[in-house]
Amino acid sequence: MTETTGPGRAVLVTGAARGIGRAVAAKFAEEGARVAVNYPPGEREHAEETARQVTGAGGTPYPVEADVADPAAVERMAQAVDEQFGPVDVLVSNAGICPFTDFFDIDVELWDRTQAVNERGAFLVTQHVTRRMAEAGRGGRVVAISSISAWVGGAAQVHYTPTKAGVSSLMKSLATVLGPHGITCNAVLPGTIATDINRDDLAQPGKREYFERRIPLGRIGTPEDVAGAVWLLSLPEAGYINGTELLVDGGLFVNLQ
Ligand code: NAD
Ligand code: RM4
Repeated sequence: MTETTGPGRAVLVTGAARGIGRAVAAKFAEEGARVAVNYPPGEREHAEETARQVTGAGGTPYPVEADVADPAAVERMAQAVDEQFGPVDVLVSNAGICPFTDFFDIDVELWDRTQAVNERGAFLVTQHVTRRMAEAGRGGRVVAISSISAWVGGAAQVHYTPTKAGVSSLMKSLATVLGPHGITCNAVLPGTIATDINRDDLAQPGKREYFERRIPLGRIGTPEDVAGAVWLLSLPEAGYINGTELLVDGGLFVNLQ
């Protein structure tokens, strides 16, 4: 089995139009990777900005549209990336939504959409992409962006936290299925990272300061903080890490008192 690192690696990042996904795409570009930049319908312009950053960092971008919740769109995306790059070496399943909502206001449509994007999307993307990875027979890496929310609750995230527990669990099961193919599967669990997903939530009076007090490193995280951890899991030195969860939260979780 060949090592799959170095310039020219084929990387697919879902939800790479903005936020953490964009930073992950730019991080892999630094090593000269070919980076498929997935974006949902309506976000082409954001994806083009990511593509510019990938090019600027030394990589080769390939913007590819797909709503990760849509099975047919995901299949088309996997096919298109395969035709463009050949088998993917590193899949980063990152696309996700968290429409902060009070528990008694969550309706079944919101519940289903959050599940469909975050959990079904991770399943669909991973199944379609790793089928081709396994057939290629040269191993690979899957890193899914789960969350600290896989481990803790959130008052306005009752529809979201179970999807993240699901994503972490998905990676554990897939570690057992795909390990024999030389494909490792791990989850990265960001704490609180400033992006569009929580812009309004963090704008509430005192909320940002609350997190800065709770986080031992004294600051909210950046997309680059998460991108660095994802990249570490893709290195040859991380080749025996399989089925684990890596928390990237500045110490938030362990800071009880
Ligand atoms: P963000 O809103 O900036 O980015 C979300 C990305 O997902 C965007 O690029 C968006 O286009 C994409 N996306 C949304 N729906 C999609 C769909 N149906 N198909 C394809 N792409 C879609 O937020 P972010 O913070 O960068 O979130 C990225 C991931 O990180 C999410 O899975 C989120 O749950 C997770 N996460 C974020 C935090 C945080 O504090 N920001 C913490 C833990 C986990
Ligand atoms: C995370 C965590 C963060 C929140 C994001 C959207 O899991 O709860 O605090 O901002 O989700």
